[in-house]
Amino acid sequence: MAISMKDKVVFVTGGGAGIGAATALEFAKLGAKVMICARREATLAEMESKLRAAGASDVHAFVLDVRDREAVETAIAQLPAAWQAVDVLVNNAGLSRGLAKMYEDDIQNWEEMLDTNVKGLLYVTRAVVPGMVKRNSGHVINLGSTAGHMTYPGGGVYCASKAAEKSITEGLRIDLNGTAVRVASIDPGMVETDFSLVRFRGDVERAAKVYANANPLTAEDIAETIVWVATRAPNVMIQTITMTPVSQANAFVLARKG
Ligand code: 8X3
Repeated sequence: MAISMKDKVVFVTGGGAGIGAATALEFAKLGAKVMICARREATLAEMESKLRAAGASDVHAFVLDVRDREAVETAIAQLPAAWQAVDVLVNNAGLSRGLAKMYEDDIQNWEEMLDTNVKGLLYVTRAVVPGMVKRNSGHVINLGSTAGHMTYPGGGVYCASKAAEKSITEGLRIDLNGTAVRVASIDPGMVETDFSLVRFRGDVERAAKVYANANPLTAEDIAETIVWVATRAPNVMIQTITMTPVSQANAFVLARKG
């Protein structure tokens, strides 16, 4: 039987846009207490009112760059009392940068991807999970990617970051074995969000081409799946969900129509 999310504390990193924002909204609809962080203040203020309107029983939104280890530690340690007991952590904050050949790439791109997708995820996990262990209750849902299963041209470092997410998820699950804390990875393929716009640093035309006639997944498709995972009965651990649009067989095989 599905478990209730009413008044559960759900923490979504990168909750200001894309999959993170859609996920936060989906939990809000179930009456959860929704906590989001994002790098940009502007997106947070807008999200806060949307989350309240969607039905969140309370909202806590704060600026945080998960790459900043000290800021992560301080932000989690200093959470208001009502927000300290995180029931569901959605490690969503992540990004890709460029599609250049590795031997020609700007090293800054690698720093951003690895620092956010790998180290940022680890910092947040390290700060939140001890409380879950103490309470013997909680759910960690990491955003992986089909990119972690199969490397594609120009994506070596992004794919490596998602392959790392896979190993980290598996390792955390092993380390938590014997507790009631659950660990899942949601691994999407093509999802139409700002992902490609960020990858191509605001090049709207290039980003649009990625999704053209591909009937991609939406952020809501992923959000609904995350909520489904979080609401399974306490004895059920969904380990990994790989999801692609029907048009996408793998990173290389995509049926564009039209
Ligand atoms: C996003 C999927 O294929 O664009 O993680 O890298 S892909």
